[in-house]
Amino acid sequence: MADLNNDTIAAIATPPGQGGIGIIRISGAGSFAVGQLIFVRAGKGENAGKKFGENYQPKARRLYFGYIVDMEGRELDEVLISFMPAPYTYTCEDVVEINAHGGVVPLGNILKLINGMGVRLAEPGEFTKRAYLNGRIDLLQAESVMAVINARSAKGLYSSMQGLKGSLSRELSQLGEALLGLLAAIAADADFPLDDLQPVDYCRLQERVERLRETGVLLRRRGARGRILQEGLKTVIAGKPNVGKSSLYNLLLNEDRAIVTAVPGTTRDLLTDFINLRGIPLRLMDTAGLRRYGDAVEQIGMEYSRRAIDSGDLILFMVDLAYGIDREDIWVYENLPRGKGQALIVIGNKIDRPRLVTSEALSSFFPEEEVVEISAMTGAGMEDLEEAIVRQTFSGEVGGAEEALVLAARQALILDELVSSLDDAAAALADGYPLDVVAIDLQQAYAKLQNLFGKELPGDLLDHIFRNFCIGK
Ligand SMILES: Nc1nc2c(ncn2[C@@H]2O[C@H](COP(=O)(O)OP(=O)(O)OP(=O)(O)O)[C@@H](O)[C@H]2O)c(=O)[nH]1
Ligand SMILES: [Mg+2]
Repeated sequence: MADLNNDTIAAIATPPGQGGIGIIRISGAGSFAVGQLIFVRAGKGENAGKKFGENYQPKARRLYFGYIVDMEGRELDEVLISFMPAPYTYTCEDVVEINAHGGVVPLGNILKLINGMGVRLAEPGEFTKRAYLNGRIDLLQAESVMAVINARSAKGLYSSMQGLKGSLSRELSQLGEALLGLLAAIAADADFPLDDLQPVDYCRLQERVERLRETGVLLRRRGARGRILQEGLKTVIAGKPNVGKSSLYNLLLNEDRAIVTAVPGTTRDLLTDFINLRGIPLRLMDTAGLRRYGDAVEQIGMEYSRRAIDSGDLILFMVDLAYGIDREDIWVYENLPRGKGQALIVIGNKIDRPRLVTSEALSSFFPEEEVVEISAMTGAGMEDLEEAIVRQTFSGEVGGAEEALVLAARQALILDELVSSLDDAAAALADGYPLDVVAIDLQQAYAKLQNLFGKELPGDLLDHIFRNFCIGK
């Protein structure tokens, strides 16, 4: 790895395109020198038209108004510039920030000028990577930076902010300390095996491992909830043709996105869109109606439907109460994937029309399921449906009332491994294995925790993590 102290980097920190303001950030030991070379002050004071230099240093963290000038003294843009000395900066290094006009050309020209002075263009996430390598934040916090940027809902943002502030790190540190405590108790027992004055209390040990396991499982559940907040709950409207799926899709979206006709088999392609339903982001999908026999195009559409339904978190299974429930409906229902933790709501549609199926009959068809009645045409019953969705989303498998935890994919994976090491430890204890076997599982769990914080991670994995960041962050 390059010597960080000599390696000065720069990037445009604002999104590409046009905007009122565009920010260029320079970080590293050379940043002040570069900032001083390219900036002249504006205004009417005695320093107007002057560059900062040996005898005239900028004050720390103050905004100065002036111009960026190139080597020939040409003014490239009118800017505000600030000089922020290490270590109290984002990267813990000397940082210069230039607030220029947010156009592609002015920002590009300034960056080119800086680059020409030997400053390297920053890789994606490199500023945050430096904050991590310089010890200002741990890896969990660094990953939360991206979660904050990618937040799709107020709840998701709140949860990501907890990660950024280090609340998750603190919770995991406590888990780590408890693990170390356990390991120490076991080690002490191994050192004095014959000292029966104070043998390790096996039951007590079991209790402690169980408590740790529960903590891990809870974290994992909260992570599942966080994933929904971040990625959206994949919600698939399914049912036989013509029951009103696309009508509901349009109603939830509040716009005529899907084609609705009285002809069965209207929808062929999968449609998908994000909506925010009472603070829960839903990735809503409209699917082609399912039936046993259909033409070639329909068959392909139905294949898409199947795949969408199989990967859904929540299935809205719709029937037409005005038409009645027939064998086709039951065939679709029976072929819905269950058991992978998918939630399901049965929707009886078209209650604005004379109905062939009473509420009692509908419930008795699907005694195990949550049932809601609506009219996708008039909007009747939509409150009930929304409430049912909220209930199904944050109950059971998908997450309890606990606070959500937005985890990066890497973190969720490691958390899974951590829980399974704790599972192994609990099982080993239950089966009466010797304590050194239990200790191996606990050590493994502890190693996973360390990985979460970014300790003992190979450098290329670290590069991989930060590569998913945006440029300039
Ligand atoms: N009266 C009434 N008609 C409805 C209601 N919902 C949908 N419809 C009508 O039912 C027909 C089918 O609606 P769609 O939304 O296209 O049904 P679909 O399930 O998407 O159908 P496919 O795409 O063919 O699978 C259209 O004529 C709609 O206007 C409702 O609540 N009440
Ligand atoms: Mg449709």
